[in-house]
Amino acid sequence: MNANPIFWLPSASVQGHAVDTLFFALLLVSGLVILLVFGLIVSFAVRYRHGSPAPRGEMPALIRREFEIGWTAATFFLFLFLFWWAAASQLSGYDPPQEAMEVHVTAKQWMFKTQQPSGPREINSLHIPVDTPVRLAMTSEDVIHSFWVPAFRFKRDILPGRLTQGWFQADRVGTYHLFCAELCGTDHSVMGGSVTVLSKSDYAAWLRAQPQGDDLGEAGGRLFVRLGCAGCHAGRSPVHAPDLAGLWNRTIPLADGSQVLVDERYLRDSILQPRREIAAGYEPIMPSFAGSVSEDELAQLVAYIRALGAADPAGETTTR
Ligand SMILES: [Cu+2]
Repeated sequence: MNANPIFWLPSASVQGHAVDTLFFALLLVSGLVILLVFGLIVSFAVRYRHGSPAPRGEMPALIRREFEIGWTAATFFLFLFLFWWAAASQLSGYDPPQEAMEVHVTAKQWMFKTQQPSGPREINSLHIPVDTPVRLAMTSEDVIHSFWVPAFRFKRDILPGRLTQGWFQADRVGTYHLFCAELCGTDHSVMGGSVTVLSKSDYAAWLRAQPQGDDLGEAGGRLFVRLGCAGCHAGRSPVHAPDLAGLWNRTIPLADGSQVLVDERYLRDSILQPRREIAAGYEPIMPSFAGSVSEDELAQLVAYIRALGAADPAGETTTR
């Protein structure tokens, strides 16, 4: 693990450099404003000290108005620019690239469980390749936690019953601290671990060394049969339920006339609250599986349905 510098923790992700640039720009602006204000205070104090011969007449109204308009407009646009800069850099963290590698994170008191789609599971640890966008799909089994990797300048709250997403791209090989940044109970202070960024070849070797046969989608397929989903959703089932093949990433019409993109969020909600968003042309007969599938199992089911096929990334609006 890298030594913990007292003053400055070097950034290890693309997003981190952007945050640092913004931070230093703010520091610079603040420094210049402090210099300006204190410079004026000192120079005025000297110039207009008691008994000095400096002129003390009124400034002409026209010049005073121009001054006021000038500094009001300048600071307004400066702050607008800073707001746009900060907002843009933060919002891009919610919009992962299509090709991002996906990692599931389940938080619970007091650990982070991570799983990569190809199988490897870890507790309080995550191994990722360098220079690769990584998307985290996170949820909590109990209370609110927060996934914080200071070196990546990445922090995202993890809420129970909701899927939180975020992404980053590590650009420096190393091992970095992972913390829970939301007070979540007795052992909150020890909840955390490490994120290890490996070179691409080291990552491939690490992947090969992991226990095999732990594929998320395959586990989801077994679960799909065990929970009885296959009884209705299989191709030739007598019950009229949507066929799930090729559904992933497609925009489908709902019974209420709206449309929805079939993504992780929609599939999770459809399993837990099946009556909320009914696919057009189907009866609301599916029972809820809330309470009977764990977060891990939900991730497996979603991975299975996803593996059944995907529409092209543009999410065309064909219906079957
Ligand atoms: Cu926590």
